[in-house]
Amino acid sequence: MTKKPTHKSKPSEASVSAQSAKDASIALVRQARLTELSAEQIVTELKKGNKTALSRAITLIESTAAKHQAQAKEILKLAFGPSKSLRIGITGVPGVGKSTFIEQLGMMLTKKGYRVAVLAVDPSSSLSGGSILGDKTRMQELTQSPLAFIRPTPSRLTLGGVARHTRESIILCESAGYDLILIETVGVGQSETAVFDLCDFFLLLQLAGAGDELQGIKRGIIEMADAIVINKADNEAQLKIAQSAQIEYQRALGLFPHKSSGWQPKTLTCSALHNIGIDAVWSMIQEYVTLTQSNGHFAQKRIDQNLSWLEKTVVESLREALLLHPEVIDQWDQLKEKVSKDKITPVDAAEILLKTALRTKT
Ligand SMILES: Nc1nc2c(ncn2[C@@H]2O[C@H](COP(=O)(O)OP(=O)(O)O)[C@@H](O)[C@H]2O)c(=O)[nH]1
Ligand SMILES: [Mg+2]
Repeated sequence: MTKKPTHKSKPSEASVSAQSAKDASIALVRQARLTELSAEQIVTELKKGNKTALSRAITLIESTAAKHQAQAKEILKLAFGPSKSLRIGITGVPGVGKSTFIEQLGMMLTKKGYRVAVLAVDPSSSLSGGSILGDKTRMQELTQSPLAFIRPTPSRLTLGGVARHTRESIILCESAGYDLILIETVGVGQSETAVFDLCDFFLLLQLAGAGDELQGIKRGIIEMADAIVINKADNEAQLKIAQSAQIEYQRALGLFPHKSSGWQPKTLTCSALHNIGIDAVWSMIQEYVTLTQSNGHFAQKRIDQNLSWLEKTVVESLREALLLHPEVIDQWDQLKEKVSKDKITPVDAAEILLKTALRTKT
């Protein structure tokens, strides 16, 4: 990957790597100390802007160990509060340039003095094994900014799980004082609908010259997008191709019914690699925020998202409680047998299981 030249005052590579080794060992010591801390202490630390405490809190949120889950719940409760942040979801197929785009946008925003958190749900970690490191490496410059926090999260098998943890991680980042939360997810499969439910602004990155089907992008995602940005418009020739794709997308977007936000989704072109057009994307996002904050949509969407979080959590918890209920587990096998032999209808069997589950309070 070619890199643009950066600031003249940049320290030498050797001193940077010595410094990052030192930072890493300090972080490890801090992390070890943090394992001893209570939920209150972790939240106090993260509210002071301690990135290691924030990392630790997210690790607890993502942990499946019962002990960690109890502490995570406590942390979330303490961290929860009014949010002044802006949550931006960035989606698109692997290789479209999401991480590169986020690094450029993140650098631009930290230079303006914003505190930026990046939550990257890594889709290919199970395929390539090394892509988490890849993402980290690509955001190398941003990682070094004291105003930025970058957290790659390997995606779990269950998409609901990803969404739940990402939502909780957002709350933690906000509690730690981050103004902007950038959420990177891949735009294939169902995960992007979950991400749509988490963010204020949903941006789809696309490539010119490759049809949606080729890019694995479904119509539904295009319909959800608040903006479609065509990346890799590096030079004049590529810009021309990107602009004709832009016209196509603008036309396609115009065919969808108007959004309740009152926002007409926009299309833009950019080159994340060469940092062209990123500022225009930011201006557009600000335009969206101004519009939706004045017409009440911004606040209403947050309320709706929290209500849907409640609903999803209830359904998920019920399902979990049902599957873990010892009596239900016993009965389930017997009932399966009866259903297989047509001795009972599936509806009646389900009713018996539910009655058993709800009889005893857990
Ligand atoms: N030519 C060109 N390459 C880009 C651009 N943006 C990203 N890339 C390259 O595309 C590849 C994938 O980028 P990455 O940000 O990791 O994509 P992601 O998988 O969507 O996160 C990398 O080699 C980037 O350097 C761009 O604007 N122009
Ligand atoms: Mg990436």
